[in-house]
Amino acid sequence: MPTPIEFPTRNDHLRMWVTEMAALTQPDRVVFCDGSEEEKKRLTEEAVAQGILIPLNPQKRPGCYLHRSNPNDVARVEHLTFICTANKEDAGPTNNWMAPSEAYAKLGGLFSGAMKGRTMYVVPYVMGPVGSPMSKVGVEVTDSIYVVLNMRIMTRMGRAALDMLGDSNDFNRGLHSTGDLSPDRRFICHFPEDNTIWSIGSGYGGNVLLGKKCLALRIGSYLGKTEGWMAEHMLILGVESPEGQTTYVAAAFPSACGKTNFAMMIPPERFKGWKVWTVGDDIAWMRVGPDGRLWAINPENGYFGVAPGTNFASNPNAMKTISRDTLFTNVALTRDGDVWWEGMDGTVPDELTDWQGRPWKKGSAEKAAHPNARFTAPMNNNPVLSKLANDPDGVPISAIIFGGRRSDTVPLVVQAFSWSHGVFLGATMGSETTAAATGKVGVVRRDPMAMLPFAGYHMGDYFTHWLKMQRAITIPPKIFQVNWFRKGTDGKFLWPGFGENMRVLKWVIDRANGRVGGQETLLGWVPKAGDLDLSGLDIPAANVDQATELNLDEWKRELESQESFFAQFGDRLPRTLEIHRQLLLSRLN
Ligand code: OXD
Ligand code: MN
Repeated sequence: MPTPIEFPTRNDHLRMWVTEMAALTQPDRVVFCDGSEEEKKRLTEEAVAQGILIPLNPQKRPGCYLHRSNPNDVARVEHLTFICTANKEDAGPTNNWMAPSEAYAKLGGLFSGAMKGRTMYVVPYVMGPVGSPMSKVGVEVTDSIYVVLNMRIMTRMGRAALDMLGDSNDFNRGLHSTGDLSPDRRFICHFPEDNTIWSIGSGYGGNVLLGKKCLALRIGSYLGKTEGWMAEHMLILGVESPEGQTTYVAAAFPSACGKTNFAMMIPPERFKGWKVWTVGDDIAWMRVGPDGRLWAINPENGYFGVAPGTNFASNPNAMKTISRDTLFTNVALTRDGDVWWEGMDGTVPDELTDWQGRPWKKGSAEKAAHPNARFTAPMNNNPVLSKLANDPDGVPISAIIFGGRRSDTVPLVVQAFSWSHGVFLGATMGSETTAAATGKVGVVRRDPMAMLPFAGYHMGDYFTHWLKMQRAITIPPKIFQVNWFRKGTDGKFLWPGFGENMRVLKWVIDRANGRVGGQETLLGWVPKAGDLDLSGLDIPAANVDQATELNLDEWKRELESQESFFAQFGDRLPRTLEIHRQLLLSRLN
C-alpha cells in the first residue's frame, strides 16, 4: 500500500492533479519539495548512496557532483519531441505532431505503474523572478532525484512557488518519469492547449528539466502568442559604458554557437572601463512595458551549459561560475576527483575516467568527455551577474541580435532597416551543420530566430506574431544580424570572436542609442569605414574587409534557398516576409 500523500498546500487544483498522476504512475510514496537547504542535503546524500551522483574533490570543487547518464540518453531528441495540438496544422511543418487523445493514451500506457517501487517528487517552481507579473508557475512531478536537484538550480523551486501559485489553477502541469530509459519508449509531448507536458524514457536535461526548453520555450511561445508577449531562445546582457550607462541587448543564436560565452563576455583591453553583465544565457521572456519599450526577464535561475570548449580563455566567468555548487553531467573524472573535458586549460591528463566510467589514456581516439557534456550551475555564482537579473520588471531591450554559423554569405554585422525587415533577417537565420552531424559540411539548416526546435506552434504563425508585436512596441529595439563564423579562402575564420565580439557589440549599442552613423547597403546598415573600433586588434585589415563584404553571387543563391524554405509554410507565411525577400532580390538584380 502506498503511503497517503501529505499535501503542503490547500490548492485543490494541484492536489487533484497530483492525486491523479500518482494514481496513474503508482509510486511507493509522494514527496513535495520545499526547496530548503535541508532537503538539498538529504536528496544529495540519497543520490550519492544510489550512485546517481559522484562527489567531486571538495577542495577542488566544493559542493560539486558528477552524474553519468545512460549512454543512449545524452542529448535532446527532436525526433521524439511532439507538439500535440487538436489541429495538426497548428503544429506546423517544422514540428512533429501527435493528436492529444493519441498522445495521452500512448504515453498514459507507458506511465501506467511506471513509478512502482519509486518515489514521486513534486517540484513546484517559478520561471522568472518570484512575484514578477512576467513569471509563470509550473509543477513537475518526477521520479528522478537528478531532475529535482537540477530543477533546484535552474528554477526558483519549492515553497516560494506554492506561495506564488496560491489557489490558482494557472500552472504548467509537467509529468516526467525516466521509465525504462529505452529510446523505443521515449517521448517528449507538449500539449500547449492544456498547458501540459508529458516526458517519459529520458533522464537528459533538455528532455526532462521541464521548465527549460519545454515550458520556457515550446509552451511559453504558445502562451506568448495567445497572451501577447514573446518567449525567445535568446541570451540577455547589459553593456555598461565607462560613464555608467547600461544598454540591454537580447541575442538569438542556434545551439552550439557560443551563447553562454557571449552572455558572459569580458571586453578586451582596448575597452577599458566597459563591462558586460549577464541577465540570462539561453532564454528571454519579453513583454511591452507601459513605456512602449520591450522589457525582458530571464526565466531561469541557473545555467545548463556545454562543458567541452569552456576554458579560461573562451569563458573565464563560466569557469568561475562552475567552481562550486555545480552538477556536472557526462564529463571526464581526473584521478584527484576533479572534472575534465576536451578544450579545458592546461595539459591533457595522462589518465582519466571517461564519461562512461571507463579508464581513459591520453592519446585515445575516443573523447574523454561527451561532446554534449554539461554543467548545471547557479546563476548567483556568476561574477558578472547583472544586478537586475532578479528584478521583477526585467530590463528594457534596446537591441536584438540574430546570429548564425555561416562560413560565407552573411557579413559580420548588419542592421535591419526596420522591425519587419529585422523579422525577415531572423526568419531566414541559418547555421551550417558540422561533419559529425550530417556527414556533409556546410549544409545550411535554417533555424528561424534559433527557434526551429523550440516553437510550440506553427512557425508561420510565429512569424506573424513577431510582426504583430510591432503594433504594441512604440519604441522598438533595433534589430541586427551578426556572423562570427565567416571563413577566408584558406578555410580559417576571418574574425577572432570571443571577447573581440565586443567591437561589434559596441557598434550595435551605439547604433541602438543613435550615437553613430551607418552606411546603407542592399542588406541593411553596416558600419561606416572607421566606425568599427579595430584598434589593438591583431588581425590583417584584409580579414575584416572579407568578413564584412557582400558577395552578390552568394546572395543570389541565398535568396533561392530562402524561397524553398519559405515555401513549406504555405499560406501561413506572412506576405511581409516574402515581400522583403522579393525586395532584396530586386535590389540585387
Ligand atoms: C541548449 C540548447 O541546451 O539550445 O540550450 O540545445
Ligand atoms: Mn539553448
